[in-house]
Amino acid sequence: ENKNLVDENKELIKEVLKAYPEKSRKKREKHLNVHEENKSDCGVKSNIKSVPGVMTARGCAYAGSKGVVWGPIKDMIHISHGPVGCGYWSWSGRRNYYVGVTGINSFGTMHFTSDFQERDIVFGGDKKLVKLIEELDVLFPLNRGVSIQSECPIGLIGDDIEAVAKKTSKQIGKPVVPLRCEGFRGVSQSLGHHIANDAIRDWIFPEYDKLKKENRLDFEPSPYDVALIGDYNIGGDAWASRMLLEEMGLRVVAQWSGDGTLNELIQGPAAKLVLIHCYRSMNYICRSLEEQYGMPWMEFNFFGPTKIAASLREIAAKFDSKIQENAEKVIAKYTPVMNAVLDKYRPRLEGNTVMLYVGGLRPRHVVPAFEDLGIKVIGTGYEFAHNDDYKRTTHYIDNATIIYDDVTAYEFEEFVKAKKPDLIASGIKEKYVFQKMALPFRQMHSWDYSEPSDGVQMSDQIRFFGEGRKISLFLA
Ligand code: ICE
Repeated sequence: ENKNLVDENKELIKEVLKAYPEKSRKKREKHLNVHEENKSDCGVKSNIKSVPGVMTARGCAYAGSKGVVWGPIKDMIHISHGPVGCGYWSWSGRRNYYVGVTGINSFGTMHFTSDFQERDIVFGGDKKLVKLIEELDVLFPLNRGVSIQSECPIGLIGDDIEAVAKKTSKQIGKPVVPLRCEGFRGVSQSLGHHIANDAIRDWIFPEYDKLKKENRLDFEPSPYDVALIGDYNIGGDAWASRMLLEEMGLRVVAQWSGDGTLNELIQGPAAKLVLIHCYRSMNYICRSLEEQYGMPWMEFNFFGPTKIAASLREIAAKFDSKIQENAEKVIAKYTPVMNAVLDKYRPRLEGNTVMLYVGGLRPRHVVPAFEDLGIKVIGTGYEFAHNDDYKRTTHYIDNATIIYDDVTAYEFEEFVKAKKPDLIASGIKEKYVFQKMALPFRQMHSWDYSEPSDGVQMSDQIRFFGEGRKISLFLA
């Protein structure tokens, strides 16, 4: 029967592709496939330029650098450098919860722009940028540093933002970090992640090295120091994760970058172990930490009770028996809490199906959380994953799962019409299309503006799935 389902789904992909002109069809068919048991790869091409003329949900390098990696560093001012539109229209688009007084010592939800005009394009924007950084330091004296996030024109007109960064950094006596994350670079936000990681390596690690050399690193090490990275605290997720790690006796010395500070970026290399949640957006800096400081790093997954328990044990195994015992205690403490929620919702959700489409991590990382609820993932895909992500995905999915890389709006709609999942779990660009098709929908980027979805606070997500099911029953 499973073999039939593989064939049936392959047939569906062929049907859907028929709508395209030949050239586009040839390009798109490489990104669509059906997973077959025991294969070590999903068999799709990825990280390739979107086909012009189709509707892609991808973002740009600026989104990956400013929006994803650097933006959450709360005590720095992140300048959207270029025309006002990029910063304005992406302003507060991604939630990154933080503690602090906005406008005084934290700036996460504010929007700073150099507001480029024609004359800046013609004569260059460096002078304006210097003036802006000087003014900002007067207006917001408690900022700890500045990042310059380049929008498209910066790279085109040949401005020297590195020179500006060095000059203004001396003037204000704080780090100023230039990012060449112009939106035209690369094929998606993914290159922006990479550029942002490289900037941490090139502009932040030297700060650490300097402070360490001069014995000015204000840091008392402990054997249990970990850096929690690749968690952006979208709905408070990093807080929930940190809580579990601290409960088992570890000390989180850096959060990159959700609710994070410049100081936490600087002292990252002082940790004993790096725990990375989002592999896609921060694997680059893990490799730098390993090469430069011999730092070990490991991936973990805090989505859903099964994976949380497994990850806690894997993390604890890197430490002594005290931590390992603590991990068991933490698991024992929260298991009844989780079970109470599962007991309530699993009977209602058992046997339901979901189709996923998210960015670079969640399309695989959340699969076990759905399974804990009795929901089966029948299709999944990434906006901007690379081949290593699709390899990792095979550990999470079942035979006959439909795989769609950089899926177009048309393809996704057609797959949904044919497979009729009970729930779609994707983003704001997809949401209303499917809701108008009377299908329950859950936002997997923003968690529909609710509480965290990793760590222990799964209850809200579970509750929502429960609601989703009720809606579909109501409509049926
Ligand atoms: Fe990583 Mo939306 Fe985060 Fe992932 Fe990344 Fe983005 Fe967020 Fe999504 C993100 S860092 S903003 S876990 S760019 S939800 S890859 S697309 S799946």
